[in-house]
Amino acid sequence: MSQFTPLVFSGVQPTGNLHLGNYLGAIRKFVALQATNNCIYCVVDLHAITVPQDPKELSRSIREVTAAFLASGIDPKKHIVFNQSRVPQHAELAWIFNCIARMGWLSRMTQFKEKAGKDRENASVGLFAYPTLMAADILVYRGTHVPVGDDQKQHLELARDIAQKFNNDFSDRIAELGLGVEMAVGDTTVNGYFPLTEPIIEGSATRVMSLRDGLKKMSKSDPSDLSRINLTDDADTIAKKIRKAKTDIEPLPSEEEGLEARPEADNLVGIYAALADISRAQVIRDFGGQQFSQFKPALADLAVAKLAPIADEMRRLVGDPAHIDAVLKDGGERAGAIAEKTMGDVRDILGMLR
Ligand code: AQP
Repeated sequence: MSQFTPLVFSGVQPTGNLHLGNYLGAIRKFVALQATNNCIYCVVDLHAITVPQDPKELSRSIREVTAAFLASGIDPKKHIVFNQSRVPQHAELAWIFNCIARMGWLSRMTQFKEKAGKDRENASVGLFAYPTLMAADILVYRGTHVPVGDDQKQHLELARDIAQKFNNDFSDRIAELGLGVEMAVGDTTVNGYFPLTEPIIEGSATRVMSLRDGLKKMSKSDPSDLSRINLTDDADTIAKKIRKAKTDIEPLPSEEEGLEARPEADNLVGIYAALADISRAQVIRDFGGQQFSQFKPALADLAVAKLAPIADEMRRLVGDPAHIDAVLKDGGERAGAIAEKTMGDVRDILGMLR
């Protein structure tokens, strides 16, 4: 019996203002996973249009996110980097998953509730169906592992539910066509066409918070630019934003537990730990008892040392759009070949004639 080949898939939306949360929660993990896995990294432009986008700005953002991937160290020759809309099989599988997923499942998604807000009637159908497209993004490659920030956990659980329902609904047909793959689910072994994808949500920066409010996620759409460190910020801007970051008046605690109920302090310590690749406990050992007036300059120096080279390389790459476009075209062709193989199987499983 065959087994799923491990494959890492993840995506980032080209919606402007790529920030430290996107980098620490996602892109930096993409880079680390390349050493030991086959990886597919996607600029998810079809997700971006679930809310209105200016066409010229969208093209610019697609190139900018690609530049961020490359500048951070993703190798587009060994792995695959492309933008989602080049591979129409994502949208095709998403439609099929729209017919597998239940309204109740999608209605429970907190991201939809947050983004639609009080004006749900006016939200796009695409915003509601966002998680079925995300499931399709992953499963069209039969991706087994997905590195993401903590905010995507619920969507990944939904992707597993969709895979499981598809496998169950068509189990006889999958067996008849010999397309099943064995996988462990809890204590039992089951057979299915789609893997039950595992999220990779680990480390000290799975949820980087706003620099202005330690209870709010750092986010591209926050109207205050001071709330986030953008990947394109220069050294002076990074230092200024850290200097102005909201804190309380107490010094840093001498025990990690002392960060509880101090969300802003906890956030800055988490960012330092992630950037320095050390534990929060180690940061507290190094800085416990110090004032923010001492800790913030150290954090700013570290952030500049880690992020400024990425910003410089991003600027260089964005200045060479032909190179970026060639990377996306090549990645799209390689991704499309894998996706079409899956869709051929899926059409056969469903009984579509081809
Ligand atoms: N604050 C964060 N901390 C850790 N990880 C984060 N991610 C996003 N924000 C944080 C992770 O970044 C990856 C790409 O995210 P996305 O492109 O899907 O964008 P998003 O989650 O919509 O980003 P924002 O900033 O939160 O945008 P808005 O303002 O539109 O809501 C994902 O893996 C995500 O988990």
